[in-house]
Order: sequence, then C-alpha cells, then structure tokens
Amino acid sequence: MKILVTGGAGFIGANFINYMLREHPEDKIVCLDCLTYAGNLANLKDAFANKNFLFVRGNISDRLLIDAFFEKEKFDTVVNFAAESHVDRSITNPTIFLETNIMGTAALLDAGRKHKIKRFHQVSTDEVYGDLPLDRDDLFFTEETPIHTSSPYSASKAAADLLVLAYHRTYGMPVTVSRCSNNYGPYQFPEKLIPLMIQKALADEKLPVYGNGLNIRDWLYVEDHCRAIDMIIRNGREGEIYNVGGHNEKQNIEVVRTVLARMGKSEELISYVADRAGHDLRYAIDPTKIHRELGWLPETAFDDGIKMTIDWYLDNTDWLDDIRTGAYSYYNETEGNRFVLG
Ligand code: NAD
Ligand code: TDX
Repeated sequence: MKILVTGGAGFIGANFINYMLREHPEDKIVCLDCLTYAGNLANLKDAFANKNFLFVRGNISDRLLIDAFFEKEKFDTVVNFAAESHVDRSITNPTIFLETNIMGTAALLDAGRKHKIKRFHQVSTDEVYGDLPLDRDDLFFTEETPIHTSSPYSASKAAADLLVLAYHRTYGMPVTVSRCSNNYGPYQFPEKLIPLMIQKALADEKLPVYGNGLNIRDWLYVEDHCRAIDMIIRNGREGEIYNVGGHNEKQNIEVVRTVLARMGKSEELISYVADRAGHDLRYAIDPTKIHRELGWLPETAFDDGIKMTIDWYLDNTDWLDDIRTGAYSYYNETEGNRFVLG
C-alpha cells in the first residue's frame, strides 16, 4: 500500500506512522503536515531514518498543492488525521477549526475522488456524539447514537464526518470513519490533560482541574487506536463508521491523582479552576462493532499505559522543554522547509 497520512507530525499521526513502519515494512508512508503549533518533526525522528517514509510540508486546505501532490504520488489510501484538535482553542478561536477540519477535509475528498484512491479514512472522535449524563453508567455511544455536538471543535469534526459519508453515498467513494475516545501516550502536546498535568507536576506548578473534576473521559492508549485504524483501512467495510474505545472511564480528578502519585508529587498541587464553557460531562464508547467485525480489542490496560506514558515524558524532558521554550518550532522551520512540495 502507498498511504498518505495527513497530520502525521502530531500526536496520534506520528504514533500511527511509527506503528505502520514497524508493522508493515512493505508499505510506503507519505506524511503531509503543515506544522502548526501541534506539529513537531521530532515526533518523526525514527521515521526519517526509514527508506519507506517521505515527509512533505503542506496544508490540506491548499487545493492546488493537494491536487498536484495526489497526481505525483498516486496514493491508494488516505488516512486523514490533520485537524485542529484542542477543544479549549476552538472556544477561543473557532474559525481555524472550520477551515482545517471542514474545508481541509473537503479538499482531500475532492482530490481523493479525482485521483480514484481506493480508501479514504477519516479519523474522527467520540465528541461528535455530544455527552452522556454522569448518573447513567448503562449508556454508551454506539455508531447509531445521533450527532449532538457541544464545542466548535466537535461541530467541525461532525461536519467533516458528514461530508465524508456524503461522498460515499453520492459518489460511491470508498470511505471509512473511526470515532475514538480520548487517547494518551507519547508525543501528546502538553495542552491536553495528561501531558499538561505531567509537565506542571514536573515544574511543581499548580495543576488546573476544570470545575469539580468529576467529568468522565474514556481513555485509550494511543497504540491501540493506531492498530484499530490499521485494521479498518485493511478490512473495514466501505461507508461504515467504527467506534473505537476500551471501556476505560475515569473521572478527570482520578487521572490527575494517578499522575501525581506515580510522580511522587503532592495532591496539594491540585487547583480547581473555572469550568470549560459547554464542558461535556461523560464520554463512553461501545466498541462492539469493531470487535465483532474486525476482532479489535484494546491490548494496553490503563494501569500499564499510564505508567509507560508518564515514564516516557520523564525520560524525554528535552522534548517537553523544546515545546515550552519554542525551540521545536525553530527546528520545524529549518528542517520542515526542506520538504515543501514545489
Ligand atoms: P494534534 O493536534 O496533536 O495533531 C494535529 C496535526 O495536524 C499536527 O501535526 C498539525 O500540524 C497538523 N495539521 C493541522 N492543521 C493542518 C492543515 N491544515 N494541513 C496539514 N496539517 C495540519 O492532534 P491529535 O491529537 O494527534 O489528533 C489527530 C486526529 O485524531 C484529529 O483529527 C483529532 O480530531 C482526532 N482524535 C484525537 C483524539 C485525541 O484524544 N487526541 C481522540 C479522537 C480523535
Ligand atoms: O487543564 C485542563 N484541565 C482539565 O480539567 C485540561 C486541558 C483539561 N481538563 C479536562 C477537560 C476534559 O474533561 O480534562 C478532560 C480532558 O481534556 P482534554 O485533554 O482537553 O481532552 P478533551 O476535551 O476530552 O478532548 C480530547 O479527546 C477527544 C482531544 O483533545 C480531542 O482531540 C479528541 O477528539
């Protein structure tokens, strides 16, 4: 397979590229990423050493570039990770979420249709379903749960999903969509809960917990998500949505306490702060379909995954420091500009 991975310099995309190069040495992987604040070429340092990997700096919304790129590279599969991904940023500045997540996906779909790719996979999120009440632990998101978004981020992801599915229905495009719960693991930008808390705890700074800390997220180790996407692009049915999650619900405050305990830090660092506007209460995925159809199950238990994750950040404090000081963006500018499609 020749696979275009968009957004591959970000958290999940980079983990996916590393996973695919390891598991499928016969495949070629091309990463397209415009290197926003969330893209970091350091996440791909192992991939750069692999002859089956190519990086191109470019924006998925740039239709001229995308068309030329598809013409030149002749991908058979596209996996679209590229997105603005942080809910808090979408509350402050929704516009870029609409541009990248909706218009960018539309540009990729048009190129994919024109160049007759064999599979377009859209990496989506459980947030398109909105939230579940905290006092109904019998309720889960299935693929039939109606779209009911809360934030500009989730609304933009839902719009993209609907476009992808419309291209299947209208043009017969071979698409699949995965909707995953919260990921954690190496290379996650320290704006998201777990790496932010690790970074703050390392610096003995206050850990900001929104509201009362009782909101629930369903955590999945990133490599389990990567394996699910790999299974879907190979064996998933065209036109189908697959929910991905491992029945691992935790209150935010439990996660924060786990991080502090593992790092040997005091719970006095916890600081309750103003709640996020429109804050979703609970996410919980029913993964029955992907299990039944593709045999996927998560392999990493939270207790193991969170230890591996914390240890990774503690072993890679230079990675965190480069983000804190902005040094990584200088590296992106110098290195990334070598790979611009011209
Ligand atoms: P991230 O923010 O870490 O990475 C996003 C990447 O996309 C970055 O490398 C960035 O430079 C790139 N990018 C952004 N705009 C671009 C554009 N216009 N053109 C080209 N590249 C662009 O995100 P992530 O957490 O790795 O999430 C990846 C995908 O998975 C997103 O689509 C997100 O909605 C989805 N998702 C994330 C989670 C999660 O827990 N992080 C869960 C479910 C789904
Ligand atoms: O400082 C914080 N304090 C806090 O209490 C941050 C950053 C978050 N939180 C809370 C808000 C959420 O309830 O922790 C929970 C997790 O927050 P995020 O890490 O921002 O993730 P979330 O909003 O749940 O969205 C994530 O999962 C679904 C990803 O960012 C999305 O890209 C993905 O689609």
